Amino acid sequence: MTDTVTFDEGLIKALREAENIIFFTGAGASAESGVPTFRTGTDSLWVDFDVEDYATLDGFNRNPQKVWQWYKGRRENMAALQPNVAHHVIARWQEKAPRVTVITQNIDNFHQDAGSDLVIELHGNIHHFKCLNDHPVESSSVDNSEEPPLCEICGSLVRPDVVWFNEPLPQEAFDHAEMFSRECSVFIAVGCSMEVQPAAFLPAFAASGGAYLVQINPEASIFDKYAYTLRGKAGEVLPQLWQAVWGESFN
Ligand code: BJW
Repeated sequence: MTDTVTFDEGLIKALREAENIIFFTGAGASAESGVPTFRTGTDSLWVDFDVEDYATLDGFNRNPQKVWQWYKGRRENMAALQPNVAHHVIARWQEKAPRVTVITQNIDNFHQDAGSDLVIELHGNIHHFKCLNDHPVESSSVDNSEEPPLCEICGSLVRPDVVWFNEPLPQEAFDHAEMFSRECSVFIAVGCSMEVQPAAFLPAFAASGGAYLVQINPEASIFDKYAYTLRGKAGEVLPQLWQAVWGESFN
């Protein structure tokens, strides 16, 4: 249980007055929904699964069936889970500020499920598919398949439309993320280890535009020295932050 968090008055003022806020989310934002993180804690994904086998194109080419099944299992687990209070606070923030942008590294669709209108997905979406030649593939036609299907257009294998290591991020998504980061007045990172580039470079764009950098994380991260840190779990800190900024309890 996170203790009651004390908020800096400057932060509260900045948030009340902010015209343009970014919530930048990582796996920690979905942790309290039950989605495992990647690198922290004993049940995180890269403890049990070799990243080279499961999150690279080489791994997929070596064993498409194994990777397909892994994503199918994760998709099914996520389908049984729901957005948590952190996603809901972030979604409701758009009622209060003129522009709220969610930039997420997560692939679970929980921000959209919670009602956030402007969500930029940097690492794709586990519910979307494409083939190895980048043709989009309708989810309903492949979702339940036990093995990677073949693309109806080119015959290549179908894969989840997520970003694996050594693959470029979707250009338009990253361009928008960079533009919004440069323009924002408050940039709040929620549950991000900041270890994966180029996503982890976005706070630098925000800082170059003069934004107030904030992070919410129960653990130390390499971002501690750059951001005003709210130490605690997203699902506990964000409702307290809402209360402190808007003077009403979040429910
Ligand atoms: C809580 C909490 C709670 C817990 N509340 N908080 C050497 C140096 C620098 C860079 C590189 C390098 N060698 C290679 C690179 C590049 C590489 C990279 O960054 N590697 C580093 C790991 C070293 N990057 C790439 O390869 C990227 N592409 C690229 O660079 O392309 C270049 C290119 C250009 C042109 C042509 C070709 C290529 C792609 C990166 C793709 C990342 N993909 C994944 C998998 C997505 C699909 C899937 O889910 O299967 O994305 S990996 C994984 O990491 C996932 C995440 O989005 C991403 C970030 O992780 P995140 O979200 O920060 O999670 P964790 O687990 O790390 O941290 C969770 C945090 O939450 C922790 O801090 C906890 O404390 C906290 N937390 N509970 C709040 N309740």
